[in-house]
Amino acid sequence: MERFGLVGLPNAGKSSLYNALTGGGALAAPYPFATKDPNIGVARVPDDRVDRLAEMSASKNVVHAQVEVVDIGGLVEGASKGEGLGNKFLANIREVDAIVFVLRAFENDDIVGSPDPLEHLRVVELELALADLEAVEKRLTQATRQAKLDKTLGDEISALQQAEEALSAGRPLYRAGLNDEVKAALAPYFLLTNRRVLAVVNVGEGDLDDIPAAEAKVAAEFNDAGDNVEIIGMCVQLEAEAAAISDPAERAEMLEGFGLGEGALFRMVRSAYHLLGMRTYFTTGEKETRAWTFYEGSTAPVCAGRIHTDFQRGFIRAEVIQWDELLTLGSWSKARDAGKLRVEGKDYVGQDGDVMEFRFNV
Ligand SMILES: Nc1nc2c(ncn2[C@@H]2O[C@H](COP(=O)(O)OP(=O)(O)OP(=O)(O)O)[C@@H](O)[C@H]2O)c(=O)[nH]1
Ligand SMILES: [Mg+2]
Repeated sequence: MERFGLVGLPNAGKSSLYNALTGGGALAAPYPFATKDPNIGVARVPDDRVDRLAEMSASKNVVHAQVEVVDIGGLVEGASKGEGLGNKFLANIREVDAIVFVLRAFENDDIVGSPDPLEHLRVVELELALADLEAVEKRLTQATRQAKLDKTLGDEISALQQAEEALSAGRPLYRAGLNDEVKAALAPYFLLTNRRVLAVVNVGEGDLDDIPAAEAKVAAEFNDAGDNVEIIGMCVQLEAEAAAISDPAERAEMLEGFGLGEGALFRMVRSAYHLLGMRTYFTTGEKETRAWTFYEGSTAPVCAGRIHTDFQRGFIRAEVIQWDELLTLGSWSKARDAGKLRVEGKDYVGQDGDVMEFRFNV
């Protein structure tokens, strides 16, 4: 399962966001370092399409896609030199697939410091870059020495030098325009900034109208990061309150009341999904409707393999239809009678929103 790590200054709202995503009971409190040990939980990927397909099929069981969320302790200036939770904090970040920066833009009388998300971003990025710089320099010294005997180290040294150049200017690697070969050469070092980033801008409940402007401001700051970064603004507090309402109709009513549409958690997980190249297909029937995660560009047999390796090994063909077309037709059998189920072979590339049924033989 993919892991997202929540990273930011103390009091940014990381634990509140974690609770909203996982329904978890992490301590969220208006003092720094409320979180010491990381909280790890599973977030259901909210996806309206699953519920609507389940309703259509009158499914007994409904299974959403899931991702793992890690709520990491707050980071402060000097963390790369051991300040605050220091190195412990950095070790937690090495274990995640994508970093989610939580940047505080809300005011709270109990919390000191300016609510400027760009200032917070600069502190966090600098600490991560400095920690990476130290690791890169150490390895570079070592590799340069070894290269006298081992001529194959040239590419690695060149990758490390490119990384060093960016990092010593305080620039995280996701902003450094490194090509895929260089990124791959650096992968064994689990550098903190050699991965993709989702930035959550946490605005106050009175500033919902400012969300687009807050997003734009942070996006402008990331203008050199290309598609390594996505930005999403939300009021974590309100999203957390909405997420705590178990009745879907009531929850929708609350979000609607604040003009928040489907809610930002859905958009957030979708952005995180997109960032890591993850897509969703569905299976639906009376027994179960279920969302399955696959990577963009996966062929039908690979998609089938997410269910069971036998499905991939013995793949014969898939019947496929987009979820909304299926909903319009009303049922799988009606879609078949109308000749709307496409029959696809092993070269078919799965699309987000496909509903699939596989034929296999082992
Ligand atoms: N007004 C307001 N308060 C918020 C919002 N999001 C979080 N808070 C409050 O800010 C305080 C800090 O939130 P946490 O979620 O504990 O922050 P954290 O980032 O986990 O902090 P550390 O674990 O100390 O690093 C809590 O009292 C939250 O209730 C928000 O959108 N609006
Ligand atoms: Mg916390």
